[in-house]
Amino acid sequence: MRKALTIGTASVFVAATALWLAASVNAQGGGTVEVEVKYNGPAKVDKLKVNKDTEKCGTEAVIEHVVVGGNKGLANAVASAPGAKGASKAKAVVDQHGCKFVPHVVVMQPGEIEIKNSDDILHNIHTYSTANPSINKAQPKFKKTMTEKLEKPEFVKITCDVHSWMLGWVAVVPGVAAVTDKDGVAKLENVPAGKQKIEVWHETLGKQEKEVDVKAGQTTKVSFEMKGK
Ligand SMILES: [Cu+2]
Repeated sequence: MRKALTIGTASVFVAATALWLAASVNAQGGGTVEVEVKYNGPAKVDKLKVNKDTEKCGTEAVIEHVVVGGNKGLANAVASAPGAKGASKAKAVVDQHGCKFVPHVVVMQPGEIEIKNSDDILHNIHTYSTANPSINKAQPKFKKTMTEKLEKPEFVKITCDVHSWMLGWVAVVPGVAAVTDKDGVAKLENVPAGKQKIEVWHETLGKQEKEVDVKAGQTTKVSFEMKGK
């Protein structure tokens, strides 16, 4: 009887240890979510003649509203797992280069963003947002970097009051986020295992969401098809 009890206690202990180990592996080891975004419609790119600061801006501005790559992949869409902690703490950076915002869409954690001016001319960043205060600030050519705060989750439109064609977006997203490449693919790394909501946002094609089951140490694929408006 006593022996049976001892064995019973020992096996409960072993089972508990195994559960504890499994739980800590899950907590540390997230998975990757590979998000593919497709769009079955036409690209939309505006081209404008430029006659200001042409030595830096060139003579033609290209405004990329909808960029569709090979295989109908949609570039410049933001994919995110808003509930996933553990996103990169690296500070987001957007540059004004060639009188364009580079990259066209940047993702950041709520907090600070670095705004660069590598053009050696005057720019004036002007943001449009509702949750965050609007930023409207001149950035003379000698001011190579400014740091600004965007603390509330939101998709913030950025423009320049000096160069009317300049257009960019800052996606302030809690959780893990990335922008789709020219093939419409974004990889979300280190997403905790389990059910996660995945959101996709595009500046003119709107928002969609799906739920995926993320497995530790594995890549889970999910695809979206954006609809034209
Ligand atoms: Cu400008």
